Amino acid sequence: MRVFIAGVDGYLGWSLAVFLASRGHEVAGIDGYFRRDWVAEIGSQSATPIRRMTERLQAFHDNFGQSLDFRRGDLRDYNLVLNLLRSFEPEAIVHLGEQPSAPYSMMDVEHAVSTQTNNIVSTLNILFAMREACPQAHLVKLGTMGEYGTPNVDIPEGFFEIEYRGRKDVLPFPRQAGSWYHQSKVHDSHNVAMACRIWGLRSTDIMQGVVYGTRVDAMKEDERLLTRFDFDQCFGTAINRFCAQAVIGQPLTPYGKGGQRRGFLPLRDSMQCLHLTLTNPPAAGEYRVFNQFEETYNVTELAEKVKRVAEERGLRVEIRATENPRIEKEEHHYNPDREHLLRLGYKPTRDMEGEIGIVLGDLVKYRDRIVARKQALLPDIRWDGRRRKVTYL
Ligand code: USQ
Repeated sequence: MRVFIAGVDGYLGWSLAVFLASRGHEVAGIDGYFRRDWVAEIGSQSATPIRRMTERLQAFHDNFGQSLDFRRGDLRDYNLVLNLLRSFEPEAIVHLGEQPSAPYSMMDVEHAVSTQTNNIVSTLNILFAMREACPQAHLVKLGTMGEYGTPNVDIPEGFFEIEYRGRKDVLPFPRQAGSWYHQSKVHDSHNVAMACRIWGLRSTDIMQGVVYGTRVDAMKEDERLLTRFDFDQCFGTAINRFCAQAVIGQPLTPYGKGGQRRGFLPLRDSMQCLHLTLTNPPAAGEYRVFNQFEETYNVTELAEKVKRVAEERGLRVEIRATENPRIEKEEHHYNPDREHLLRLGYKPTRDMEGEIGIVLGDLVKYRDRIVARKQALLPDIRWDGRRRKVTYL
């Protein structure tokens, strides 16, 4: 299959390029290196020593005997996107090229606006370019489970049947995002659904949970193929941050009461699911929504798991809740469906502790890189607009 990856230099984008090449697919991609800049902007770096793109491309060729057709560029440039899709003629486009951090988007008006313009304009450009260049292609759009928020009822996959004043319809399930970033994905979802409805494009909108992990098997032992691993307050996500904290002997930090429940999945499951989605495209005009996660956990359970695995490996680990810099429910109902991918054959890894062990093993090697940026671990970006480090409770 010919797959075009928008955001191919990122945590998921690079992993997906490697994963698809190892299965014989042909890959092209674009990236503006914005993620590298954003992480530097907030004073951090990837724990894994990721290589410059020229070296990544060489490693890609050495390992898979094919070139990755890469262009540096900005998805907000419509003509660039159009020309790339015209020349590569993809069968599928995986759109991972967005600003993915909730805290980054909550910093101030500039960051909220840049997050929403970047994400929404990029997606619109891809939709228009697809209509012109490759209307039969399948758009796999990375959304987020956070689009739904945490309603006090179960969460279906995108749509639900509703009866109102004696009439019935199947309608989009309400979205109640909790950050300007998550909200940008809600806007994207509406735009993608409309493009399918009016232009007959086909798309899968992936409501993905929180991803963790350092590697997929296709990266083998070639360090040049490693993907990035962020641990800072913006781009590091819960389990990855807990693992980084464990490795340098800092307390693991559930925020507030620590009962926040989310869907989580290892990086290898994310790749497995994206591959299943690509190889089972929807019909022309169809807009479908997949909830993509392995299992739901609350953040305190996760901190306890990381502590257990780290202590088996001889690390001393303490869990200390901090003030919650976010405005979110800390104890709540959370029961999302995830049937579509299981029906397509998704086999959840179901070995979170094994996976956490792999992450810790990888991170120990790069401990110094985490120590060098440890001031980026404890958050100071607050949802109410203040900028002040949280204190331990
Ligand atoms: N949390 C802690 N302690 C920490 C870090 C996070 O308690 O040290 C809590 C947060 O308050 C939140 C939960 O863990 O309740 C998840 O936070 P996160 O930073 O791991 O993930 P989130 O901000 O929701 O965003 C991440 C990705 C985003 C993706 C989303 C999927 O950055 O791109 O869309 O996960 S989901 O959470 O399902 O919406």
